[in-house]
Amino acid sequence: MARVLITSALPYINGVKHLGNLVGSQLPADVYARYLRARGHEVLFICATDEHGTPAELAAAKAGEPVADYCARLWQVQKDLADGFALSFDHFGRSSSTRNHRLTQHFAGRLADAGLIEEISERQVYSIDDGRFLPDRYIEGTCPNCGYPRARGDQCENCTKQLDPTELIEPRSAISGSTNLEVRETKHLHLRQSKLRDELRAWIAAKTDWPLLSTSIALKWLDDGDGLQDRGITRDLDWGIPVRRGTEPWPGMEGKVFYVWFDAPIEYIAATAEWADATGQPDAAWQRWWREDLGASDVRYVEFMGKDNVPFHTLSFPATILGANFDGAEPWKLVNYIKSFNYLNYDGGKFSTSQGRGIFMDQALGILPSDYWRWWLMSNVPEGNDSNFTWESFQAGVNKDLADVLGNFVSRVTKFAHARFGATLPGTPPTEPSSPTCLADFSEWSPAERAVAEDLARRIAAYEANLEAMELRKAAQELRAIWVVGNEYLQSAAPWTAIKTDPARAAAITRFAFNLIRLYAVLSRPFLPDTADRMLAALGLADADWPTDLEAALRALPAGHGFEVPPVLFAKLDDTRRAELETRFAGV
Ligand code: B3M
Ligand code: ZN
Repeated sequence: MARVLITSALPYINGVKHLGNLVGSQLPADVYARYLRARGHEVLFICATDEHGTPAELAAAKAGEPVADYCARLWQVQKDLADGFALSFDHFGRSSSTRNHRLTQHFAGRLADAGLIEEISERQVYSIDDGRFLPDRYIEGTCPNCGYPRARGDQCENCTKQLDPTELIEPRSAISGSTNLEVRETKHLHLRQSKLRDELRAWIAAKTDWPLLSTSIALKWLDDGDGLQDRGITRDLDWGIPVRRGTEPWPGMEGKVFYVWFDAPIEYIAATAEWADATGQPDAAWQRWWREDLGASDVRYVEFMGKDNVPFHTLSFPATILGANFDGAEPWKLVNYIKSFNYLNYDGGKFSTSQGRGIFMDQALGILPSDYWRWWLMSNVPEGNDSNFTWESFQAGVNKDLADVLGNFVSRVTKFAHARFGATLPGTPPTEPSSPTCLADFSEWSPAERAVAEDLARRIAAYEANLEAMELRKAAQELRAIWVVGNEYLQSAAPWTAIKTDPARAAAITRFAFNLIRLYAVLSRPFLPDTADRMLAALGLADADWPTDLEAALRALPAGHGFEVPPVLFAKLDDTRRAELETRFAGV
């Protein structure tokens, strides 16, 4: 049994996330967390809203709400949507929490003690028309690295380069569009991450098992131009974590807050502390996940994120973690594995909030239950390359995988059994669970059942290996193949024919098929948690163990076991409805 800490990138608070955001971090992290829990590992799965910085301020201003109220409201919206998609976070925190305020100020103090913080007079873009500084997303312009025309002041989303607002070509205010800008001096704190360059490079170089996407982005920015740049970690904003040096005021920094990307990853730790608080546990309970010296040395820490977030997680956050342990007194956990994702596109283009293009989490749940989306998204998760959502592909996933394969199998087996044998599994019930009747049931297997068991053993091993390796698209393919095995078995064993000449054989096939339903529920649960529960409920079960002993799993349900015919698991998406949805979501 292992201990695994899993974090998903923290969704920005500034509105409902689209399916591209969901599939780029939270959803795959959930599949992995559910799988590891099913295998009996000790898992802590943490997420939170990322509430500071210009995205929050801009969105609150647009909504006409005080930013604190806006964040509180949107946290609840995002929490409800996370529940709607069955994301099994152990805690869904808020980066604006008291815990994060204290920890962020603590880390800043430690970094200052380490000599890694420099107070510098910085040139910042000031908007004369707006009467304020324009940090980060308050400013837009052309990327000096790749020429992308809508790069933001903090990062180019096209080439992932971290930017400084003064570097943008033809900059303009994101508030007013004004180009009446000038550069003014203001004092800020810089994190001297360049001093950690060699240490970071050595650390990344040792991560030979990471996806290339994660290490290549890290190495690219380590070697970019002059190499890793020092970063401003404070901003002239009202909303955020006030700059303090630990618990002490920071002279000269009055009225300033920490940069959102400084405090956001620290929220992974703070959210774990929030979890301990919420569950009435002492500090030791969260520290054993985060501090090498306080019990976390056997924890494997895995992060899930989109590729645009990789530089912050491979360079900036590790610089904070490494720097804070300058004297060996605070060994915080460094990430062990970064699973990163490419982008999901919508019908050949980008998802766009402003143009209403694509599908957002709330809209998706208004159309179909979460498992339909979970399935399509995970069987098309953008692992190797960007992937593309089309309604045609979605329709095929729903109809051909979910309805025709898994749904059809469950429906045929349960309906046939109910019509021919009634509400319990046919055959002579065993007198006690481990009685010879039960074993006889197993010995009754014909070559057909044996072949299925052998095929499944191979496929389940591959499925497990894919999940362990976080090869999630392959895992989804393997799961589908596992469902197909059941359909093919049913088709060729044909209990509806056997019953005419050999009712005992028809009964044995039926029992075996019911055990496949139970097996499929357990195996499908990481991807399709609600459907798995419905399948188990039809068998009168609340839960079932992972099939570590496959043969035992395939005879877990004996003759006499009661069941119900469940309502249709998946409704098909017809062409008319598909066309309707295509039009509705085409955007303006
Ligand atoms: N909020 C960016 C995003 O939602 C950012 C991630 C923070 S992870 C610490 O893509
Ligand atoms: Zn760029």
